[in-house]
Amino acid sequence: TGVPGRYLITAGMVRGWLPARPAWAHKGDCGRVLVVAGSRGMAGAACLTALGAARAGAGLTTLAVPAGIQDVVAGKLTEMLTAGLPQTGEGTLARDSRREIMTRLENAGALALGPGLSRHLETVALVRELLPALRLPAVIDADGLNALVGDTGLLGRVRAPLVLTPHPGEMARLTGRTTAEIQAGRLKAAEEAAAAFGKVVLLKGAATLIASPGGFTYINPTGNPGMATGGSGDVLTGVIAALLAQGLDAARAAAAGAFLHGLAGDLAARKKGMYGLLAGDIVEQLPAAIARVQ
Ligand code: NPW
Ligand code: AMP
Ligand code: MG
Repeated sequence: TGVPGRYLITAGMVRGWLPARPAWAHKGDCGRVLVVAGSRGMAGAACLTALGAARAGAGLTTLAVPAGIQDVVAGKLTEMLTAGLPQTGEGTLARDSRREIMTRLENAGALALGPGLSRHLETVALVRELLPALRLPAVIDADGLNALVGDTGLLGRVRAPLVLTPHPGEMARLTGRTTAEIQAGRLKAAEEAAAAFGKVVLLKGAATLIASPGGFTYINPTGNPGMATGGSGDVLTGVIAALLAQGLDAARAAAAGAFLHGLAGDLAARKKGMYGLLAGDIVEQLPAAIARVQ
């Protein structure tokens, strides 16, 4: 970009970051992702996150959801393992699902947390208890971020590498500003948040920004307004988790994830046009997007 510390993401950069897949690789070598997502009424968000992870190369993806929607998500996902966790009366994750999540994390390389969890108070409490206990890289999105509103100081107690993936509305909530203020100064908003939280912050939208607390920022050139459709962010969360599980550091996983997700959206728009694009179409094009950069 000509500005020190700010880099446009290129296909060549992403190619260099993606791990080679050795001929003798087995599924356990290719990254294990645990997705913790969903609630009654938002089973789709959980499925899209798990599909994003699997299509971005995770060797094993396990989707953990409130027990009441386990059968629904298992019915939609053939290749994924699913788990049903304790739930509240409203069909959201209950606080006592923490122990099972921690046990399952022992066999995971990365966690995707947040899509479709809802803002139920008990689920918020669960998220707040989980984060400081994490010992593996994680992507926090959607209601995982909403759970931090009013207590972002908690992030200072999180030792695990995190990628936070707010859209402008979520970023506004997290930082106590308006969406318009965030959009009027996107670079500043992302860079200040990364510095304040001490975590990688990916600010979504046209020209997605990835700011690292180390002070450098990536700018993503891929993607199109056809992706402004329900569930497309949930797919991105899964993609980044898969890249974390495959060993990329938080900033590179976020940058490569944004690039590949946007490229998949561009390929999908070429086939279907921008109006009728669905998040599932982005999922379908992820393998072609990865093949293009390789
Ligand atoms: P405004 O009105 O402009 O101030 P919410 P959500 C803003 C799940 N989903 N540029 C904008 O604010 C998610 O995972 C489930 C500018 C907008 O009104 C979450 O858990 C699905 N502004 C939950 O739903 C599929 C932007 O934010 C507000 C912006 C709620 O997530 C859908 C909306 O944000 C969904 O993914 C932009 N680019 N983007 C399923 N199938 O199960 C956003 N805003 O209130 O956080 O609602 O993003 O839909
Ligand atoms: P979410 O709001 O969480 O569903 O995320 C929406 C996803 O679609 C993010 O990855 C955005 O960057 C992407 N997206 C939405 N609108 C656009 C746009 N106009 N241009 C490029 N990407 C977009
Ligand atoms: Mg979202």
